[in-house]
Amino acid sequence: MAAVCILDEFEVHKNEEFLKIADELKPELHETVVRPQNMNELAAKQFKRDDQIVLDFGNHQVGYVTLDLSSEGSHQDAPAYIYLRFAERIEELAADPAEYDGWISKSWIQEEHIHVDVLPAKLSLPRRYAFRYLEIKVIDVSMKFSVVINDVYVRAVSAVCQDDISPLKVEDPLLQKVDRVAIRTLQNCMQDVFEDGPKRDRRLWLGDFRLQARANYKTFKNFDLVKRCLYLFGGMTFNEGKISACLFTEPQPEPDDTYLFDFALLYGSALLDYYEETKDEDTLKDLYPVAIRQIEIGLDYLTEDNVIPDRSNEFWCFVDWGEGLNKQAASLAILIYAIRYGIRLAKYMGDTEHIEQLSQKEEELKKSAVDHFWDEKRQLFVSGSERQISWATQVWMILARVFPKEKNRELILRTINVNPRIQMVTPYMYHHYIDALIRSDEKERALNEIRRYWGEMVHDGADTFWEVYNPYNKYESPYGSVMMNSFCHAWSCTPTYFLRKFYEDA
Ligand code: RAM
Repeated sequence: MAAVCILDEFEVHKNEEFLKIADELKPELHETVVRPQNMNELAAKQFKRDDQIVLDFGNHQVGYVTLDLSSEGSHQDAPAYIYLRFAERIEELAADPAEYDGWISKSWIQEEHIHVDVLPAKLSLPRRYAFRYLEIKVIDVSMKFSVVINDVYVRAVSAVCQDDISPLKVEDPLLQKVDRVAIRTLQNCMQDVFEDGPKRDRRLWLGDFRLQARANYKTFKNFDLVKRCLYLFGGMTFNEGKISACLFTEPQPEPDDTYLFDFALLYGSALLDYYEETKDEDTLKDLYPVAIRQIEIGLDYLTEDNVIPDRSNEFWCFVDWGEGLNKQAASLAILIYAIRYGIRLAKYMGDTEHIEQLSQKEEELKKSAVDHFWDEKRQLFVSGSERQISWATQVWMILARVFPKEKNRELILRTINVNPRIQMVTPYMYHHYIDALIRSDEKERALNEIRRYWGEMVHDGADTFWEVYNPYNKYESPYGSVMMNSFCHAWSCTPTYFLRKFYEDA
């Protein structure tokens, strides 16, 4: 059953049975044909050298584009040389791709240079794009003919259909809009798997997936896609049983050789959420050992003092993209959080041995968190040898329930008041902040923060929510340029989860 393939030191264990279950749950994608809103402008144009147009498809789309082209004038005596650029936000078109010099591949920039030797032609582009705007520029024709664009459309694809979701029952128009944009974000990321972003990285990331699944339970309720992803992660572990931080599905399922301590630990939380939604015992039984293994691996990293060693801001534990964020204290908090979910899973499984072991460990680690990281004078948690104070550390300590509720409430209010310099920069981290507020009985404040953060993105023109958004620095990018940021990013879709919980489950 378990096949092993060796890639240097990265040893992948595939559980073919699990992968078969995942494969059988592969979704059929819904297709919708969408045309630009400014077709009239297009119809009136004949394109000569350097002529261009920006088409607006009215909303964020993910799909396959076709252009129907012909020529006007004398017989086509040279290739038509055409440039296409796809953008999720109109602002992206102002940035020059040639200037990108960051650390991730330029190949993510959605642009094409195409020669068309014979017109008329139907140009069906093989790539899938994520965009609202399409810039078409004719780089050159000849003096004797021009290009005419008769038709342009996208076959938009998704595993789900937004029409199936009724509007949020709330008076506040901003929250209604936030909910709609969140659902669009989720829909466009729900493809063959829960992708992190349909522009980039277009793959299944564990941390993103856990949040998408939560939003999906309140909206599309596509349980099969969640189950498929749980089995994909569980079916491809590496080395001592670690789950990869992300995985690829093409040309065949393959885990990435990246381990993220926090993402792997959060697998158990995703499994528990799924079980509580579906009561699918078989899946719980199959995948429970995988979830418990992640906690055991996490515990192996503890030092004799019961802390996780300080690896500063290394990409070993994700937490957030904040510049200079020290992750030592947060990684311990996430381990405690994961243990609590592990205990809940163990209870469903009737696994008394793990209930006892993990409960004891939970108490030890809570004590360790206070002993090592609580700064009595400042009344905040610190992290790392420099005793850094960040938002992320406070939020994760609250979610770990290191303190009782009332003290957690004081802590979150103090954090808001102090406003630590190391900010939260991703909607992923903001999700956990909102969660911490709710768990501290600060529901109204949580709603206001949703208005302030996601609402501000709406004011900044979001059709779908973004990968990175720092209200204090709107040009923040982990990749050296906002051009590379994804503007339809799964981990930002969770306002719909919170809002529907507040207004519809209450
Ligand atoms: C980026 C992506 C992805 C995220 C990882 C940690 O590459 O944005 O969504 O999960 O970082």
